[in-house]
Amino acid sequence: MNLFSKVSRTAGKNSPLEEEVRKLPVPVNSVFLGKDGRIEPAEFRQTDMTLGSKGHERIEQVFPETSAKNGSAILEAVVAGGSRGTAGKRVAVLFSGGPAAGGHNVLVGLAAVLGKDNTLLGVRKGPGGLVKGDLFEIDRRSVSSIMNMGGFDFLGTDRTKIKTAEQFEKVKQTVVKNRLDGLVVVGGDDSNTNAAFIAEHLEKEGVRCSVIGVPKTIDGDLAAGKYLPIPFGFDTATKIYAELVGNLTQDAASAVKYYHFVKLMGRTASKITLEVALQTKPAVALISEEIAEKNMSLEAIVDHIARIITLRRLNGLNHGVILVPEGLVEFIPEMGRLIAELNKVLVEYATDIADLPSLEHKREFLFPHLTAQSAQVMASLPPDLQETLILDRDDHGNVKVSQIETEKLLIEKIRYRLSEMKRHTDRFFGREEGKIEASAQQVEDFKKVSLSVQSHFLGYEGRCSKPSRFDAAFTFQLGMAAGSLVLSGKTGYMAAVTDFHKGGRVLALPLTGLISTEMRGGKEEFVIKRSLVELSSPSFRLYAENRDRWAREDCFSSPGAIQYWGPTCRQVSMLVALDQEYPDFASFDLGEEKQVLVE
Ligand code: FBP
Repeated sequence: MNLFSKVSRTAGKNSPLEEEVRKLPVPVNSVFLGKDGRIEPAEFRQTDMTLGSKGHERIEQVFPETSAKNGSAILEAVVAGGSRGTAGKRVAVLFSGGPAAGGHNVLVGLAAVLGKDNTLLGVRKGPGGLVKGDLFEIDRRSVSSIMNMGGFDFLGTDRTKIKTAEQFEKVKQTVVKNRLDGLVVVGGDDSNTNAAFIAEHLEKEGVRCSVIGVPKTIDGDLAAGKYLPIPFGFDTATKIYAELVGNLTQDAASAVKYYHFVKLMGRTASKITLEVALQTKPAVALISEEIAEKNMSLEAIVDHIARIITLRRLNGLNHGVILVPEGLVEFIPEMGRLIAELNKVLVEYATDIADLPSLEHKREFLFPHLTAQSAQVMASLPPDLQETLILDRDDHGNVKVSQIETEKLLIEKIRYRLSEMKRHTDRFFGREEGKIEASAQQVEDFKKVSLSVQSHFLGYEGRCSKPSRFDAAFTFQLGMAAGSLVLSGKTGYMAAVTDFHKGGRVLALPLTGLISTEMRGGKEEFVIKRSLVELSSPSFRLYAENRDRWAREDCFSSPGAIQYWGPTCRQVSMLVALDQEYPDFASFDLGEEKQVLVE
């Protein structure tokens, strides 16, 4: 074959790396291995571990069928062969919400455990496709082509929230028309809440179809402590961001003139930022949860960063990397209050606001409904930020924080603060408490240096990579677990895996045990509570203990690209290893490695 043909052959996900990665073996937990070494569904048994959350009585009222059926007990996969020989079952799978690396291996795991005698169907474009009834039968041969491949493109995804009676009726029709025995929903907190409602509705309607959730989100905020340390996608996304941030720290110290402000995805939790900080040791990493806890205003955050930039300057460093979590604005107390007020007004006056012709009219309408303090905050924001806060909510009522240029807002304010410091040196430098100690010469030198910045947003580039070895392995177990639960007729559970460092335990968590009540937009909502950075967690404590040194000196480290082979390919995230108290982060173990062939 000549070079021309070799290069054209790489089209359609056939780059040399993709071809090799596709062939990589994945671990198979012993609970999915029959005596002849073939993959079989696992049998799940009840354990004495339980889950339960705030507002339990209300949850029992809203989910009477599934909560009575499942109770709060966690199930554990104990042995292979649970539903061996089951045939003729029809199971559909859908992706929901933002993409995350490893989704395709969930499908491969499902196909492997269902075997040739059952049918796997794909739902196109997420929950929206389920409502429309847009399903297709997955050809088993095509499953091998997506093994270890990134993205969600095999099915597509969307963010439809299934909430109206009409939507639930349509979902029921899709289930009945396609004779589905099972529905697997791969998604984050909102999507698994959707799954809990669908499971309940189908039970109520007497439609026998197992609804099983699979935990996914790069944000890392769908977790259940020791039962589910992290959802899939976080590991790969943070490895990608850490590589890029590692490169930027190196660039900063090489070009010796730039501060790189990097906004990192994570709509609510700052887990991604914390993990990337642990891996790269930047000059600053803001953690939203800490900012909320310390009640830090926007001005206090600006002060904090300006101070670090100044101290570094006095130390001879005029460069560095500053990490900003995507969800920051909602955690800054005055911004959080403003968003909460806006959410309420936007729901209460939805139709009136929708009828208004322009943004200006909407603003005029909203201002009198805000408290004086929030109106003042709103007025102080740049117009594009005001627009995002007013206009954009996703189907689940979330502000589209990925569109808010927080890093640019901070840059603008920090520039202003530094120029103020240059103009009024006696206000900022001196021996008194709160002032920065510096000699007259240092202050003069400080005045001569200007701030050069580059801003970056790392988000979408981390969601669709080929999964890390960890995510490939994790998702394959999740797919096999979900398939096993469906074949054994369980409904209203989320598949989970824990103990990544010692073989892996495969669990099923009752969805109603994960749901709690929350006020959103002034209304009581039933949601799976997001798992945020705990300030008492080992991962945060490690960061907090080291950050002053990382701020003063250049201590960065560069973890490099995701490794698929070799000594560093089996690392789990530092956050998981620290918070789960593993002895090391270097080597996960999820079972015996196998070359998986779905025929
Ligand atoms: P999920 O929780 O649905 O997986 O989405 C995660 C995420 O990547 C967030 O980090 C980000 O805020 C959001 O999706 C962006 O998605 P969109 O462009 O659809 O708003």
